[in-house]
Amino acid sequence: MAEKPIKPSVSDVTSSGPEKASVGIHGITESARYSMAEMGPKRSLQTLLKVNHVDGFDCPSCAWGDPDPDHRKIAEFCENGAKAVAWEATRKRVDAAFFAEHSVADLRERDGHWLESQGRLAQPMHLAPGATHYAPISWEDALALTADRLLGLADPNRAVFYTSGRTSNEAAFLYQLLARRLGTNNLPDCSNMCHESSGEALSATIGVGKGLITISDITDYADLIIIVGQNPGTCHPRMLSALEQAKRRGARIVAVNPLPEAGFGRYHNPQTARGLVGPGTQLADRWLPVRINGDLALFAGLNRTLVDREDSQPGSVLDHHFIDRYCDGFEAAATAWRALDWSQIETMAGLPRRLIEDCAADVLAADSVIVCWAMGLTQHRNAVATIREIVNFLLLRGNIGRPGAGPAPIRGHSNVQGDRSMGIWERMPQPFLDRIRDEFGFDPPRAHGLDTVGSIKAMRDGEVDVFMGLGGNFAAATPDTQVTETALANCALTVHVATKLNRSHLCHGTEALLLPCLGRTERDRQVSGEQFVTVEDTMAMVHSSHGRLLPGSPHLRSEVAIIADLGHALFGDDLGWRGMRDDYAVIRRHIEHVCPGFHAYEERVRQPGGFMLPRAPRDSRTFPTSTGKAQFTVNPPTAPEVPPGHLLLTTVRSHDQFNTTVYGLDDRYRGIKGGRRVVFLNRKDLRDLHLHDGDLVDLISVNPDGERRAPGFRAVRYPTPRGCAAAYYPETNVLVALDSTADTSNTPVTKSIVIRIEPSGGGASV
Ligand SMILES: Nc1nc2c(c(=O)[nH]1)N[C@H]1C(S)=C(S)[C@@H](COP(=O)(O)OP(=O)(O)OC[C@H]3O[C@@H](n4cnc5c(=O)[nH]c(N)nc54)[C@H](O)[C@@H]3O)O[C@H]1N2
Ligand SMILES: Nc1nc2c(c(=O)[nH]1)N[C@H]1C(S)=C(S)[C@@H](COP(=O)(O)OP(=O)(O)OC[C@H]3O[C@@H](n4cnc5c(=O)[nH]c(N)nc54)[C@H](O)[C@@H]3O)O[C@H]1N2
Ligand SMILES: [Mo]
Repeated sequence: MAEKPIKPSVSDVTSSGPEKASVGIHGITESARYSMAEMGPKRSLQTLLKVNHVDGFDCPSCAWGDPDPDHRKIAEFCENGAKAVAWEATRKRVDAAFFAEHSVADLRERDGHWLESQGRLAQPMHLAPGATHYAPISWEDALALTADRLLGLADPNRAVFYTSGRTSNEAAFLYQLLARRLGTNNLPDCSNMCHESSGEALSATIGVGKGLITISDITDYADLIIIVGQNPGTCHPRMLSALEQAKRRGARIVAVNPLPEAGFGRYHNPQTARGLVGPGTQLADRWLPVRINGDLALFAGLNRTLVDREDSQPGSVLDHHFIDRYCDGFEAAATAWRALDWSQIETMAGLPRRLIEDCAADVLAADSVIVCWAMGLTQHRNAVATIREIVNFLLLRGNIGRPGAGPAPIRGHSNVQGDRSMGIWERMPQPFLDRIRDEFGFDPPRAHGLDTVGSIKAMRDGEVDVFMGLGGNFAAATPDTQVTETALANCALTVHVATKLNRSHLCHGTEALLLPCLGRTERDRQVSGEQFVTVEDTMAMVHSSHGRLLPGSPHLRSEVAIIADLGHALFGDDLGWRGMRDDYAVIRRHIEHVCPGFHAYEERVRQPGGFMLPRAPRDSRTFPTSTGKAQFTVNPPTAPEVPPGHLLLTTVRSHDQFNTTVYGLDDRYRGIKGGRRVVFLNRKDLRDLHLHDGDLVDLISVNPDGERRAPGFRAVRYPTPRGCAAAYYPETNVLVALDSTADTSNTPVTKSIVIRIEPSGGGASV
């Protein structure tokens, strides 16, 4: 089932080194180019001017929040948002004729970029047992078939219901209801691979698994914004304009990142003439080129410095009032910091003590500090400990529960946070399940279900018969690609609700279904009239999203309608599935009763801009932990063991992709053109490995259960820290062992993979 390397071949790839500035006129021309190619001029205008407006739809790209309705621009989207919209609103179609022409075996030979480029899925398709081609099926037969297989299971836990983060609140709520009504909590989601470590660390220390800031905390209040393991220039481009506003007000920005990402350099705001023709605004004042996974050591070093200063000048550094009144465990943590060994911190962080102390001086000069982070922190073995250490850092100076301060995990998918609020989690707390029982009159299962890695293992071991995916690309996004693909093939039935064809649809069970759904951009009409859906952004703002385009095909159905009809096919109308399908306000009324913070949902979400969910630590310095106080924790610095001659590899997104969706083969900000199979290496590491820029190499990961190989990467000389390499996801997922997961969050370790490098073509290890 091996996937062909992405074309063109690596010899066509060129590299010109990292850019020092971002957006500007390039951002605009690129948006226009993608939009025109996929949608044409009329459709482009029709869609782009509705993105993130109160009467329009929520951008299907990242989870960054929107400014107040009064402060929105005519064009409230970024280059990558425009690509995401164009990709969904394309005029190309994948229909029955396409599947008649291409066998599954043929499609399996194509890369992910080609598959998605073919256009929108246009009608339900069925792959019969033993068949070579997907063939058309009616909606009624497809849903009856799925219901039949689910009802025939020996145990409901032999089904797995995966969710990606683009699903609306309404669809997510219905989906978890369906799984629990069937009798399973097997609700893995993309968050298991994403911010699970953040949720885990924040829940344990401050009692709430979400970030605590809003956009105005950045634009109007913070004195210092530390951005760790996040690449906003590519992944949250609208964050750059918030950062620019903060800078113009005098805030400082520190970037902690092994790579010199262009988004931290000079920002040319495409919304202003000054941004387009002027010199731009330098965003980061300080860049700490941390070693991959050196962040725990760095924050331990910062905390050590703060405590040392306090010891020498009592009362000058720490917020004793806050610590005494709101926190537990300070003394134990302080004792551990005082005992830290600086040389160990310097080695693990890959930073000299002087630089860490300089950064501590920035902290001391700031009354209010925000720490933002994303995947550069969450996808390591010690990710949860690292994020707990960041909470320690914020607690020391009372940087929680006041304006311009607090932890800010920046979420990925546009509604990944909302999906969790709706109950998409294999471990929802008992009070939530009690409310489901009270609202719907059945007792949901109480035992925890399978997460993403747990689901792969269960499928591998023959313990799952039905896999259903509500969006996403399970086969490509998850670790250990070959193991996962075989695991999916072990299922009796695989069912995907999707907008576009992807790899997962070709790693099918004995029988498979492809169910095409409406996207965010499209009008959703049900018997009670036109519907809107709701989403929650990374700032916990809940708002509505109204599709504007006519559906891409008459056969498309909304995610809500698909799930509600499946519920009806399974259980009759026991929970009122039909009523929920016909009028989404009925679903919102149930959500109001089951999900905390959603009172008067319908009324408040119809206000322009929506409403903000409560977060007790932010709102009132109330910490719903087991003791009612915020918890200091002791997190001894750790680092992966890297044998001599080996490197640490981190996997990153290019500027031309959204997760496994590859829009194009360039990564403009890192100077890469024409290909994705590249590995960024430090000049001195290249020399030590007797390699040159441009050489063709294989990456080999070294794991307790054996090696894994990703062949044919072009070595690119790049200013990474010594011993640190970077390459793109998902091409490198084949290297990640299924057992390699973060402590307690079970997130795959995709940002610190121990590898060695060999010249391609079977040379000896170098
Ligand atoms: N255009 C676009 N937007 C997206 C996405 C996309 O693919 N494309 N994906 C969406 C999703 S689901 C998510 S979760 C977010 C992801 O947003 P990010 O987390 O910003 O994306 P990554 O490319 O994974 O980048 C991680 C950053 O961490 C750095 N890094 C890697 N290892 C380490 C480390 O050990 N320590 C530190 N300090 N830094 C490290 C990398 O150099 C990179 O700058 O973006 C969302 N938005
Ligand atoms: N090595 C490595 N692996 C990683 C990561 C990493 O940084 N490195 N990051 C991880 C992270 S943060 C995440 S979030 C996961 C992402 O994992 P997923 O969320 O599973 O993957 P995506 O690539 O976002 O899914 C893309 C597919 O979603 C479908 N789709 C798009 N829009 C819609 C819609 O509106 N409705 C429906 N039903 N389907 C839709 C399309 O068919 C498209 O092909 O990957 C993880 N994997
Ligand atoms: Mo993500």
